[in-house]
Amino acid sequence: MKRHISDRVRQILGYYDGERPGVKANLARLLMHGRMAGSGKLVILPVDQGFEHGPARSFAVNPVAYDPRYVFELAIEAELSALAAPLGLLAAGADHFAGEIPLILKANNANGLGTVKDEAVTATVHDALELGCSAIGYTIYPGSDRQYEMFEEVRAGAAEAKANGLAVVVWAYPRGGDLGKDHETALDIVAYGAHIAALLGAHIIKVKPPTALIAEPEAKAAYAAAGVDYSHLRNRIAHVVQAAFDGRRIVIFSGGAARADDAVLDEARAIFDGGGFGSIVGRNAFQRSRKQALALLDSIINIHLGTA
Ligand code: FBP
Repeated sequence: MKRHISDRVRQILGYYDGERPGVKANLARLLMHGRMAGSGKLVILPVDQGFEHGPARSFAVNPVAYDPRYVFELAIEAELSALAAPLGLLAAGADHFAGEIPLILKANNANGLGTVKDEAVTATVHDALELGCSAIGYTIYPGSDRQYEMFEEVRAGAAEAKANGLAVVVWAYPRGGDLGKDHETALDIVAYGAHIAALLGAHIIKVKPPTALIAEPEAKAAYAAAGVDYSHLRNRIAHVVQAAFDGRRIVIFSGGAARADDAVLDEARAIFDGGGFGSIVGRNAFQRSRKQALALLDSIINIHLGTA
């Protein structure tokens, strides 16, 4: 019998054995779409920066991106795995572009005007189902003074999402509390955030690429005992993937503020070499012209396919 799902994707789906068939079918939908289809990797366009950082900081540099239809078109034309965005943005294109690109509803959001490291729940599982989404996504801020309420919100949202056959994506972004800015991306802290997301039941975990800094003195000793050279980004990526159930959860890495092509591509190569499951690149895509964005996304895809 001819199967329509690649061996690698079937293997990954096996990591989620015991999960509901609807959830696994939606994970398969994400993993079998676009140019990454069947590779076991994902390249996703996230466009929630208008909420998180404000419209000017997000879109003024490339004003066509103020229009939600533009980011749908970008994700579709680049043949990405999915588009992730808050309710209003997805609602502005989900009907017109139905079936053309898998959608992830970003169901909680912060904004740059707030002072508390917390996010409001801004959409429901019902919204995600109505929009035809494959997954719902939540951010957690491990370390923040509001972290426990955030974990409880994710627990409730994830349980309802899974019961309705949706996959769950968690953006694990340690911050707030006693964590200094540098510590947010320290190796031990990023790995800790990824592990918490896995323990909360995330199917897909999104983190920032970790730096070589180790924040917690106790963790320093543990890493020294492991004897791994964490001065290389690929080894740090491999460790974060290890922290998410030893590679049995999909871990993808975010793009960050807009940078030169070379810097983005070097990072993508390290993610690939370290066994990361792909990239989720927002500003480095929609803040470039359409032509430049498509060229960069094409190169990122080729790296994650192992053909670059
Ligand atoms: P970018 O590729 O633009 O960094 O997007 C990834 C992302 O996770 C977005 O989904 C989110 O809005 C943004 O980063 C948050 O960035 P920060 O936590 O640095 O404000």
